[in-house]
Amino acid sequence: MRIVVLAGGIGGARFLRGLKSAAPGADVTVIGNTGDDIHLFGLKVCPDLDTVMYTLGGGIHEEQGWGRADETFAVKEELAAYGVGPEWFGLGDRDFATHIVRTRMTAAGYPLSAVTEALCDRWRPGVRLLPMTDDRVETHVVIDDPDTPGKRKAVHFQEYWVRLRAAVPAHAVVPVGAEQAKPAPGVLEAVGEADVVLFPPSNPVVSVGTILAVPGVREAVADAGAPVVGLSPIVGGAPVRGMADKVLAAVGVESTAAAVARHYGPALLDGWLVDTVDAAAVPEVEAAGIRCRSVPLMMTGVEATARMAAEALALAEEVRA
Ligand code: FO1
Repeated sequence: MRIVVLAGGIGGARFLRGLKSAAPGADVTVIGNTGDDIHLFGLKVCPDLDTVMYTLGGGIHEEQGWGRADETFAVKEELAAYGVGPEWFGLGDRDFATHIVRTRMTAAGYPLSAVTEALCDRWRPGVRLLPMTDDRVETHVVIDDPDTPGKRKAVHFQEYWVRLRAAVPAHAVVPVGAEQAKPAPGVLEAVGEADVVLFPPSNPVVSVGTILAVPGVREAVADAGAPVVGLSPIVGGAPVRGMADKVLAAVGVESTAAAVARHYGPALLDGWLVDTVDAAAVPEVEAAGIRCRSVPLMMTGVEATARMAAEALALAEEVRA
């Protein structure tokens, strides 16, 4: 079975670990969000691709969900001693090596898709990991400018997320460069040839939404012959992890499992899983033309996540029938 997953960072990576356990024989292609990518200290950092690669390859910092296990921060401390920041973004020594290899290969002319494949040669994540695009796309968030009352300014997604902890209102989320971007080699083909397309419980705006913003991807998913099934990242009116509610508000979407399903809409989604606490949302989602089931959606461990993935695959079979 060929499964395509549109994945963001931590939620996407943990879901994929459960999916691999639920469907060990499946041929899984992951289309990774690169809108979170940031250039720091002259290096290209791809947080979501790395989170998937390290999680599936056994190198992730498990509790944190991002970055490397057994990490040290000597380089960051030395940079800070020179007054070179930003200090708010935690790049560890082991992680730095990944960014150095990536930047060196990129400077030599390799596209991000080829670089990602080379990095995965080491990590062997057991999935084909494709960036959504080889082109530069950077998600920016429009906030109130604290220095000029009445004015707004755009900041990089990581600055909004990590430095500001999404604690200030987001007025808009802009995937800068997405309109001109082309899907990376293999992305549209993978969607076209898939038996199932899954949206994990990743952020619907800055993760899955950014992947869908690359011209051609949304159309390919909408036209896919395969069932498209998503899992709600909102449980009981709040994000399971992260700050999805803040960016959902920026695009005028309520933080409920049903509102996120309607946001994707029946043109994209054939099926939607909500948590058992949101069982009352099932008729509302079905009324919008999306088959819906309520099942436990807390990724408390690999087994619980594997059961979620199995439910998503079962719902895909149900809509296919
Ligand atoms: N998240 C944080 O909350 N603080 C950090 O300092 C931080 C550093 C970081 C470095 C490399 C990396 O791959 C991810 C990192 N993240 C950090 C996670 C990242 O900001 C976001 O969780 C994702 O971009 C959202 O998917």
